[in-house]
Amino acid sequence: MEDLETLVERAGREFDQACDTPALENAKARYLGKGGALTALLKSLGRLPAEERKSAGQAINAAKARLEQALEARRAALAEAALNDRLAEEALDVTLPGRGRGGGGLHPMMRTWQRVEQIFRTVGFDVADGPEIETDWYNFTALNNPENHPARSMQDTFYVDLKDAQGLNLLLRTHTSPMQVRYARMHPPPIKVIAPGRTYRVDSDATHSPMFHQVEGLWIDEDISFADLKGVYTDFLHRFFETDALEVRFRPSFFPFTEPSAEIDMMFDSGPLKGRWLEISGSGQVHPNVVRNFGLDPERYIGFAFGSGLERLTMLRYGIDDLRLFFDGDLRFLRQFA
Ligand code: 2NM
Repeated sequence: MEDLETLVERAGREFDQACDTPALENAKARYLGKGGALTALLKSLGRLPAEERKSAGQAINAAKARLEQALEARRAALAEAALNDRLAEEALDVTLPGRGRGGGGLHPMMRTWQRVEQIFRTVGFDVADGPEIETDWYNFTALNNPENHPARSMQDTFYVDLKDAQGLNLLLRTHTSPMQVRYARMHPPPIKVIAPGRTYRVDSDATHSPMFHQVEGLWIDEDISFADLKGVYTDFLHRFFETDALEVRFRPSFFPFTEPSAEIDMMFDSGPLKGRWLEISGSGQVHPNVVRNFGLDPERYIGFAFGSGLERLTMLRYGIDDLRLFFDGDLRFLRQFA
């Protein structure tokens, strides 16, 4: 039979080496459990001669007491270590500085939107806002778009599977001009308004997004001419780009809602885009049919309108070369404008 002292020593070592509670309880089972080594010794007492039984029993019981003490000590040490681990893990350093609340920032498109409103307000334009879901009358018919115009096709326009209260077809506005028609029908001349906002067309590639932003301008009175258009728009470009060192030209074009019509091109006199004509806007003298749909007499009222893309203005102002950056939500890009 193994020497009692050796057995106690071996058990003590195994208790001390148990690195967690399950390991310790397994070690306990090997010595003090039902089938444990010490328990087996106690059971074997009955086979000893009577004169040895008493002292052997005392020795085994003393060994058992020492082992139980060692077990308790190890249990306490493990519990304390676990508690310390938890305290370290859940520590809260109340002396750390606060993280603060990250400040939000305006999207570059919104900066342009606000900037455009500000500039036109200073020269007397009102700002109008209205529905992005329109009837085809406001979006097309009132604007002198012929019934068979390709812009009306499903390939170019998002139609909505619902009709309005009067049973009219609904669609996502393809430009902000319908808002100008609404405004003109509610306000007597002089009408001097811009309509900035979101517009939608079935178009999606590197340079077109199905949702984009426009600002359209309208000035109607008894004597508003193309000269006024040239003055207003050139002044706008000077102020938007914060420089007079840019050229502006009006190039004949066609739009159903204006006659005559012109593309507005601009060219910087310096900087990386120097010397290149850039298309910046459509424009023209409002067509008599459209003036009539404003509820006005085209023999008496005349004026101009223009329509510019806010994405294009933003890209030129900040030197952004990829339209998709506006829609990616990449903070590395957006933070530059915060
Ligand atoms: C453009 C180009 C030319 C335009 C016309 C009107 C309205 F309401 F008066 F008929 N609003 N905007 C217009 C004219 C828009 O965008 C390229």
